[in-house]
Amino acid sequence: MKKTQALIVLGLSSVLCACGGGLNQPAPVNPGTPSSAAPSSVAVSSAAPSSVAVSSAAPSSVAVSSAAPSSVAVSSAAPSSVAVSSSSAAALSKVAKIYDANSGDTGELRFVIPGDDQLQGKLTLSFLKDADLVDSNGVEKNAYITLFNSANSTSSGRAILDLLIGSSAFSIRDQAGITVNTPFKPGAWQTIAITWDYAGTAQATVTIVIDGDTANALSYPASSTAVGGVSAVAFRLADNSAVITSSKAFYVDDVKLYSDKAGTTIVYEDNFESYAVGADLSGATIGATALTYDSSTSDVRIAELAK
Ligand SMILES: [Ca+2]
Ligand SMILES: [Ca+2]
Repeated sequence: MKKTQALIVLGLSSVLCACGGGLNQPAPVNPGTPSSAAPSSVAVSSAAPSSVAVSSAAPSSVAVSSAAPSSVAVSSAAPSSVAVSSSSAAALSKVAKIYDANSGDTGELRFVIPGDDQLQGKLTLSFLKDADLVDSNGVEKNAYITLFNSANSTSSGRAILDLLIGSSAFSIRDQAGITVNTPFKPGAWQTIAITWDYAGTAQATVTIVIDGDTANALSYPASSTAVGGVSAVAFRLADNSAVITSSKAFYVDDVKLYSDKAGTTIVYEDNFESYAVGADLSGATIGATALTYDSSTSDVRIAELAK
């Protein structure tokens, strides 16, 4: 009995041992195999980091969004194009450069109105007179915008208008009682609009607006000796004997002459863009009407300036 029981116990224990051992062995095996599968699944989770790497592709898409800043850099190319447009705002323009290299004449650009003197009309233009525009003796020289009548002279008040552009202010020759309050700006482009109207019995009435400054607009009768209409328009610099040795000058552009005070009908206009830089305007053809500048024109050439 004891042997039998012992055998049974042995048999059971061997069974148990077999079972137990089988359970015990797989235990280390199972931890081993699954754990090796676990690292493989860790390797899979390392695929997750690789998907993290994909999410690092998201940062790369952030890098793409850093391509957006590069497109911002492109938009910074827009400001550069704005700089271009700002340069276009200061685009070059061809203008008439009036100087004075002649000790026997002034610098002058003059055009004669064809036909009879024009009894009323309007003249507009832009101009620039350099600062410190002195002659070879260091004397500051004046520029002038002149409306001639048939007397064809500025002496004794016979010009309908002789607007003097001095070193620091405008004035009107032979009109000592009239003050021009709009300031002269040396070295800067300024605009001017002039009208005249001759009623036929007395001197013409002249109006002047500089830089659109209507608050300081002038309206006055021309000199009592300035009768009749306008026969010619001139832009002059310095005087006969003076010689200006520097490159400084009196520049004129965008000249428009109208046959009416309202400025609706153009008789003549020139923006000087059709000429070559350096062209001499003595005897040059004017615009579509094929007029020529008066023979009084001298020391005028085409220049190109920023405006
Ligand atoms: Ca001269
Ligand atoms: Ca021009």
